[in-house]
Amino acid sequence: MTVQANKRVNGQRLWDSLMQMAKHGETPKGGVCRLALTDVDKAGRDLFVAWCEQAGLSITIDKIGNIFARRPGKNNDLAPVIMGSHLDSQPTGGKFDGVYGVLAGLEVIRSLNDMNYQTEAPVEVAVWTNEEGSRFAPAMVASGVFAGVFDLDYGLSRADLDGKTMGEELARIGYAGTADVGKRKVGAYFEAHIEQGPILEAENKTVGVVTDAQGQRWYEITFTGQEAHAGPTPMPRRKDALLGAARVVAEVNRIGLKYQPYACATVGLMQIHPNSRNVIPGRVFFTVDFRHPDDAILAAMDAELREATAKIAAEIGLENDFTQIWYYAPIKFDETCVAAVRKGVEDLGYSHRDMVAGAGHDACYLSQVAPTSMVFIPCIDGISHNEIEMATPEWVEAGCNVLLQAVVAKANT
Ligand code: HGY
Ligand code: MN
Ligand code: MN
Ligand code: MN
Repeated sequence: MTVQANKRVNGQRLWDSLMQMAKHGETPKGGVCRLALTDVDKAGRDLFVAWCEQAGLSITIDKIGNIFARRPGKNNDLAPVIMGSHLDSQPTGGKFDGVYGVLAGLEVIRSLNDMNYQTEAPVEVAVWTNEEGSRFAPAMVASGVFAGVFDLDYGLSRADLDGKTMGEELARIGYAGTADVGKRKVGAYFEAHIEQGPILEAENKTVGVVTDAQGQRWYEITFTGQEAHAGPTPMPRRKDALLGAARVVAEVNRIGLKYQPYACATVGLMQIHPNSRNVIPGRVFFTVDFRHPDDAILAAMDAELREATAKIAAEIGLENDFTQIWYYAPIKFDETCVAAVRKGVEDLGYSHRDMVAGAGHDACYLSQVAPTSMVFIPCIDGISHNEIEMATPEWVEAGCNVLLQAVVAKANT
């Protein structure tokens, strides 16, 4: 065991920090709505920065608003080991998605301070901008810029449905940093996160050792037909864009079910124009989210969606504007980082199992520029992206203890 055997994190302090952070954007149902780069995201960021400064960390903010809080090591020429995740949430978000990884990282730092323990390499806690991809698409865009997957201008130009760009919003909330994005060596990256699915809790396992993450494809589709009067317009003459979208939604579900047991297929966002009770919808904009751990199957799902969408549009007489806006292949995390997580779990004696991440995480892009792995903890009923999202203090503490072990092991090699 790398850090003195009896050394553990302060679970109560971590839990209290999570509950305090959850006040920023809290919703009446006990969840969080802290959309990227809104005033409540700013408030959460400000609180995190204040806590880091209290812990003696130096703060760097890059040009896409990623925050890095740094604790020096004995040898600061070494590349840092970074822990992190995100503070932005879904509109019906919970207290743990993303925040847990950020504040578990801070708790590791706070515990190292308590122990007066200095690692060989410096250690950092990162907050990645716009991980959720809810307000600005695609998801994970800022960790993607850090990893060189997207260029900075693309990232800053991402606009929300009101046309506001990430660049404008970063400037507005005071997080348009000056540091170049990426372009520096990272010794290793670890992300602690709730599983956001039912497996760990169902199997009564405390920790997930994350070996892989499934790939994703995101689409934007606009069907254009013709607005017309809901009364006198005979059914056969209609160019009903919503009928088309509804049939594609059913196809998305069929494709998802066809490629079980792993495929995931979701239509989450839809805008109907003119959205009036007695006007035949002339235009519908909607999104599709496909996921699978096997790239070839993800490609097969893609082909079926393209074919079905074109056929439905032709049958109804709709214009079909079909764009794949995002794709990344399934990820295999770094063996040595997975081993560091697994050793931490075993040394600490927690029940555990290997897992494939069902959700996307900033770790997926960090894995392209640094040895990376993740530490999962269960969440109640596997529910996430929902205001009732919940974890137990025991799980929260256990995952952070594993993170401490893995990070110190990597920072001392
Ligand atoms: O969509 C995801 O998997 C993540 O929550 N951004
Ligand atoms: Mn997340
Ligand atoms: Mn999420
Ligand atoms: Mn993440």
